[in-house]
Amino acid sequence: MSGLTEAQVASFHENGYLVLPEYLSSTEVTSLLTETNTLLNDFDLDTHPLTQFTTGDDDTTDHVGDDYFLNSGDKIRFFFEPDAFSQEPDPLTGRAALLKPKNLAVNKIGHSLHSLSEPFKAVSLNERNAAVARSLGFEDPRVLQSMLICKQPSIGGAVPSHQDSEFLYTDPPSAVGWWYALQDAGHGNGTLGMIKGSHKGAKGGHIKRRFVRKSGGVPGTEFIQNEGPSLPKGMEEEKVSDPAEEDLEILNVKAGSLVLIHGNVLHKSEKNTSDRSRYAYTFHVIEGADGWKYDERNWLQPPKEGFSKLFQ
Ligand SMILES: O=C(O)CCC(=O)C(=O)O
Repeated sequence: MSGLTEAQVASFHENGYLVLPEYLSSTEVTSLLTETNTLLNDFDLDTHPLTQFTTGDDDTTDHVGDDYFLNSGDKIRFFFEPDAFSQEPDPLTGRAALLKPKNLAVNKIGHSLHSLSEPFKAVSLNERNAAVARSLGFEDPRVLQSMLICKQPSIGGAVPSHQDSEFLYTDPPSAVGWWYALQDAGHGNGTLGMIKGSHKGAKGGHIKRRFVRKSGGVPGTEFIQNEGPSLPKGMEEEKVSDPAEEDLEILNVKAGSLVLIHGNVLHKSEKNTSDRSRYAYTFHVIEGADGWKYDERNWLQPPKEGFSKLFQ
């Protein structure tokens, strides 16, 4: 397997992301969509805690952080759109009441599709991705935090601007996101917005905050200041940290495209206000070699056997 060309690697390092059209075949995309629909139709609503995926970016809501979320790192679990619920509880059960069928109310499915679902595993843990990781300089790439992001029509929530290494912090930072469009993603249906070059230290790309489990046995998650290294190896010399002048690229990608996302690059997505869904599958890769340490306060903690190896 050949991995990325030199020009593709250079473009990734220059912009902080790289779009690879037609990375998945139409057969692979169909198989992932079929699996997604099966998962969405088959999960049991009666025993579900109705956990909503909240980002806590408006200071009035907490970020999702219940046990169902915190223990989902090695499971397949379902997180609802806050806008899928009525303001009033269900009069019969007293539980929160969905305004939509469950399959149209889910924000995301996570966080171990790459190990537990055969179709998702096949497009995650393979030689082709190993070759891409090799091109990006990984020594022992480990796969974690896989998610199917649904972005349902009209209620699919926005994802605020963030850097992936805030969520999956290693010392020093090493995360790279693999993001596959399973449906066409463009203006109006909540596509990715990438801030070009914002991963660079000279443009403010340092990891300044981290998303962690609360300390002292208190349930929940929070953002804390990052006291550790803030740039990946090889970028440490970039000390200047002026706020980046936003150079936003709104991506317009076809189903089957892969977007590689540098762990320090700022990116976001808008609410899906269109009448078509925007399904995307994403997982992340971190460096598992000696010299990098996965942080024990990260929201997602490794299973007993460790995170899935990409190099066999
Ligand atoms: O798919 C989206 O809307 C956002 C994905 C994202 O920001 C991420 O995976 O880090």
